[in-house]
Amino acid sequence: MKEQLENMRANAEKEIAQAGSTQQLEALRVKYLGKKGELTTVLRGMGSLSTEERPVIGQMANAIREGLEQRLEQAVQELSAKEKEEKLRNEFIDITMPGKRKIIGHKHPLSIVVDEIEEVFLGMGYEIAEGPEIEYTYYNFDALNIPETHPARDLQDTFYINDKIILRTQTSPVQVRVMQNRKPPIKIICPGKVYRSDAVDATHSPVFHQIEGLVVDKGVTMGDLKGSLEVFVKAVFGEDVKIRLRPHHFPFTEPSAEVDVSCFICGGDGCRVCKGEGWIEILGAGMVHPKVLERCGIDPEVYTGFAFGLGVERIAMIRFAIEDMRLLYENDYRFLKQF
Ligand code: 2U9
Repeated sequence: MKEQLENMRANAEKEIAQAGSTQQLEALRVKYLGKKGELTTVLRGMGSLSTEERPVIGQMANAIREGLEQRLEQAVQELSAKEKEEKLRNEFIDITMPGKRKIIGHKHPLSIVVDEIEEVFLGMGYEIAEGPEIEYTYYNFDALNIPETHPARDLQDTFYINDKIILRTQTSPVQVRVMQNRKPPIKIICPGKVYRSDAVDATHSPVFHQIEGLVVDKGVTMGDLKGSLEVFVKAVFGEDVKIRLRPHHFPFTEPSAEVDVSCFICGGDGCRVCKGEGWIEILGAGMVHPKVLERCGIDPEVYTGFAFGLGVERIAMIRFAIEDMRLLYENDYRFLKQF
């Protein structure tokens, strides 16, 4: 039995010395000193020993256990220090290395333009008003003095849900609702999506964005309209630009005008952006038609108002020299990252 124990100790010491990890050392502890380990197995044979031999073997077994425990403990300490060192070496972070750049999102060009325009008008004391995109023909057409016979009401031009309900073709119905629910003074802008049955091309889309404005009070004049529009164009196209009003016709305003801005690229001399004209058409405007005021419950003998409307896509295309409207909807990152 002595020999058995000696062999076991020699093997255990050899294996402990060769162990390469604390995990292996734990496995060796179980193998030799565990409940079902080799030392216990050898000691189970002690029953066959004589009374003289038993204490001697017992002592020897204890000494071997203590000796192996010590060796294991020492090996564990050495190896865990080594392992820790290696872990630190592997997990070292070089804080002087350049970081990985994250792609952060930013505003879409249409949002840039809408936010900028809203900011300018809020600064002049306008409020923002919103309303439904699915609208009654009454608010979209009749209240705005657009008769049944007007081409804009054609099934070819407007998306009809039924004969009384459509997708709004302008944000004017929002202003009709505000006028019917509130007394002047009214000073609002109405941004939002509008819908027209147009085929997609470089300058048309069945869904686009508008911002319309409305001011109604006693003594409001075309001069006030020009003042608001001048502040707006200077904020969007630069301090040096001028505006020009050309007579036009809209059913909901009288008189009506189309508004041009002097070219912010060439200053009016003529260039590629203004197509040699020196002027760029940017919006429509006019004094609210007395019939419209009346239909909205406002006395045209007491109050006057001006209104204007612009297409956001058109303003964005002019401002950023975008030649095809479809680029604004395709979400191609090579295009969007430029803004
Ligand atoms: C009320 C009364 C009058 C809104 C106006 C325009 C002129 C205009 C176009 C610009 C380009 C539409 O997006 S576009 O195609 N709009 O020219 N809009 S005056 O007039 C109103 C609005 C509401 C109650």
